[in-house]
Amino acid sequence: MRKTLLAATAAIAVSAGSAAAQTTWDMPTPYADSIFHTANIIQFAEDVAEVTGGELTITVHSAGSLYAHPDIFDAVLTQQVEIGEVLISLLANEDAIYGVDSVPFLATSYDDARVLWEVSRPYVEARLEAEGMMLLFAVPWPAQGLYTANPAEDMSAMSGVPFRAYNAATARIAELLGAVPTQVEVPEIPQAFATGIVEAMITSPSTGVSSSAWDFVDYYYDTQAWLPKNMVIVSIDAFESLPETVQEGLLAAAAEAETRGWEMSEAEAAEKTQILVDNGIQVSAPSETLSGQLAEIGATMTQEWIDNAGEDGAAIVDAFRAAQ
Ligand code: PCA
Repeated sequence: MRKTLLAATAAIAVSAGSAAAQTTWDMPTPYADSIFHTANIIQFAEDVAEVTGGELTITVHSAGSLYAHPDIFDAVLTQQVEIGEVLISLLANEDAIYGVDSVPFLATSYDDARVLWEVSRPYVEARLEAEGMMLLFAVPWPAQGLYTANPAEDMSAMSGVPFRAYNAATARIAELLGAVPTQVEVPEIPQAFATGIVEAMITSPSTGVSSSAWDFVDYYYDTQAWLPKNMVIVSIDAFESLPETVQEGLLAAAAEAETRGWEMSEAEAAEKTQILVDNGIQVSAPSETLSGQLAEIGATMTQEWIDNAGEDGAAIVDAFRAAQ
C-alpha cells in the first residue's frame, strides 16, 4: 500500500512541475493529538503533501481548537473550511441514517463493523452529497464499554446516575438504563467527572485512557456494545477546484488512511484495555443479568432506529444481516 502511494507520489510530483499552484486547507478535528484518530489524520495530511508534491497542504487543527466538535460539520457545509473530521453519529439528529453505527449490539466486532460500513456507506455518502460534501474515509473507535464508579451487577446501579452522553444513542441508552444523560465532549470528560456533572459513561478504552478514567471510576464493563466511526468529509466545491492529479493523490491517501485507521483501532482495543487494568480499574465482562438487560435495550433501540431511519434503515439492517 505504502509503496504504491509513494510510487504514485513520485509520478505526480514530477508531472506537477514547478509552476503548479499551491493550495492550503484548514482541517478542524475534535480529538487531541494523542488519540489514534488524530495520529492517523496527521499521517494522512503528510501523505497528501507528499503525494501531491506539495500542491495541497492540509493544516490539522485538532482537539476542537478551530471549531468545537458540534460545529465542524456546519463549518464544512458552509465552506468555512474545506475539510474536517466528525463523529458520524453526532449527526443522527439531522438524519437517523448517521446513527447507523451507534445502534447498540447491532455490529459489535470489527468484522461486523466492516460489513455494516460496506452496506451503509452508500447511504451516508448520498446524504453528504446532497449537501455538497464528499466522504473521504471513516475509521471506528474500539467497541464501547461501561465505566462506573460503583459495581453495576445489574442496571439498577444506574438509576438516577448522571451519565455522560456523546450522541443521541448514548443519551437514549442512559434514559433506558434509568440514568440521566448530559452531553459532554471528550476534552471536557475529566472536568465533568471531577465536578460531579457525570458519574458514569459508555465509551471506548481509548477515550477511557485519554481521559484518565481511573481518576474517577473503578469499574469498566467490556460490553462491546458498538463501534462508532469518525468520518473525514470534504466540500465538493473545494475538491473539484483541485487539479485532477491532486484529486487522485488525495483519494489515494484517503484510501490508505481508512485501511491504516481500522488497523490502528483494532490494535488499540486490547492495548488500551490493558492500560485501564494497569491503572487499577476493575475490567470485566458484564454480568449475565446486566448483559440481558443491555441486550433488551439494544433490541428496543434497533427497532427505534429502523422506525426513524425508514426504508433506508430497514434496507441497511436487512443487507447487514444477510451478509453476516
Ligand atoms: N470516543 C468518543 C466517541 C466514541 C469513543 O470511543 C467519545 O467518547 O466521545
